[in-house]
Amino acid sequence: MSSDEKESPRLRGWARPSLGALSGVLAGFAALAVAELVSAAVRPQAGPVIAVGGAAIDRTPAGLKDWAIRNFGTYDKLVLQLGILAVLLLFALALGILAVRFRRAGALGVLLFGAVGTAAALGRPDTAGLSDALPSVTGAAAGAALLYGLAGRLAPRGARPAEVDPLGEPGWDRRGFVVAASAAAAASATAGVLGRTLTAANSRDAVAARGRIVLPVPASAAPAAPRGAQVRLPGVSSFITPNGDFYRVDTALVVPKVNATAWRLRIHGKGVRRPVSLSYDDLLRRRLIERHITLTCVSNEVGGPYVGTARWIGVPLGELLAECGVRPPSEGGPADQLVARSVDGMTIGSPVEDVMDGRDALLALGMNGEPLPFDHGFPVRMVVPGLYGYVSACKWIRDIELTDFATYDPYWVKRGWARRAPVKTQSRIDTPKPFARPRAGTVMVAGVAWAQHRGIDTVEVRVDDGPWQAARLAAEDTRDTWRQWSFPWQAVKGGHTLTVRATDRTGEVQPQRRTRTVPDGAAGRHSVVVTVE
Ligand SMILES: Nc1nc2c(c(=O)[nH]1)N[C@H]1C(S)=C(S)[C@@H](COP(=O)(O)O)O[C@H]1N2
Ligand SMILES: [Mo]
Repeated sequence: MSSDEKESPRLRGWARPSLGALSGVLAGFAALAVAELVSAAVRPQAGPVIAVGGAAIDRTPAGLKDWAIRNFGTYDKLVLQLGILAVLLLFALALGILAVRFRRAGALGVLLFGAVGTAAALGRPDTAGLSDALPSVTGAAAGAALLYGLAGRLAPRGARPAEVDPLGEPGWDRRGFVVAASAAAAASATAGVLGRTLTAANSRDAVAARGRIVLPVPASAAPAAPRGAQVRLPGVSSFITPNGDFYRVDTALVVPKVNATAWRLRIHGKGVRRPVSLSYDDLLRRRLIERHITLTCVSNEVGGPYVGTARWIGVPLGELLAECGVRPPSEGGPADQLVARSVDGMTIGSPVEDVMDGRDALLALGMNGEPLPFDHGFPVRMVVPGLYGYVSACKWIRDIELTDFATYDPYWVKRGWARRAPVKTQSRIDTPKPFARPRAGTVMVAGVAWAQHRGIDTVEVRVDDGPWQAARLAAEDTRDTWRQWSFPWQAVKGGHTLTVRATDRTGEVQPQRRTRTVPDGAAGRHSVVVTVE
């Protein structure tokens, strides 16, 4: 082997495009790692994957969002981010192969992806301004430069005759490539790890600050739920849902970690005679009340899991609004919609009438005895009994504006959901589970029913096409909470379908006809098929 061949080996067949593809992947990795590091300094929400994911969520119509929730549940966000990474990987491979022949075009392609990330970061409703462009811009610049450099080392070294190997095959700068590629991979990994570490350190401060908060004893404590409110059977939901088990539905790919000391809530808008800006301490000093309230998501399918009950501590919102000079429409107030805005750009619109009609609409600070968990809206969120979460329960709230349904459509309404959405009467069989195989004899059928702010009056169970039979109702806590029920079924061998229906205090029976969750919540009855052995 001549020394020429050693220094300038040949690249035959697939070798060159393969190394090109590798260069593309390394460039993509470098771009994301640099973006990660810069976004740790700017803010995690500005990172390109998070920004593009957020933009995708913003553009998701109601039907698709619903499909994603149905199929991936709370993993929908993970699936989205993995999807984005998969698409990026494919393009990185393609751009790398392209760059072998067209260096400039390859590098330009990386910059185009940077432009997409930049546009997404600047276009999000919670954008913090031009600084949000930095992660995508710096990341793309690093990625483009690396791809350009690596592609150069793969290029045929035919420029000087000495570098053309004896067989006439143009060689390449193997050593240069290996050195540059390894250095870039190591630097990217370091940048990525450093970025992650910085972000974690930043959120540790917010976590520590939350940990120091001591909620005052509420002036009006929640009466303990009656002992009989909990049906004591395996498989039945806990009457109070522990925070760790409470469902989570939101558009945030990165959970906001708000610093409560700097946080403020503004109340302003139409008919607000005394607008205010309140701090977290201002709220802590007010009269606090504690209430059990069941929260439900409009995306909950019949029989689905997006419902839970917590002991909320908060400021009565109706009182606070009245102090600001707000009057409900029924008393001549000019605004009929209350729009809550969050730090992550969410907008949620509730009827002013409902918030001010005396029900326990809350600016909640506490959930089950602790400050709100970050996932559930720390430092402050809204909770309004009787309304689906998307029209009432703004997490990470920062602003309340009084306006009209006629002039402003909040986030979900723009995406096909109804302007007004009181919770529909629903019931769910918690036990037996679908396709269970209980023994013949007495089988306890049990579950929950809810019709927040109206209350549940009857729950009935039907076996196959038999008559509706009254279930035993557990004690009612309040009409703002779900109610448990049980039914001793004399089960005989064979396959059976159990169906449940509830009747609320207005006398309305849960309808048979199934509707989809879009636009204002699923209707219909929950059934479970079991085989009795
Ligand atoms: N900022 C913000 N608040 C939000 C949402 C959101 O996406 N962003 N989702 C709403 C919806 S659709 C529901 S059902 C409830 C869910 O509250 P949880 O996650 O605490 O259960 O929050 C509401 N508040
Ligand atoms: Mo929801």
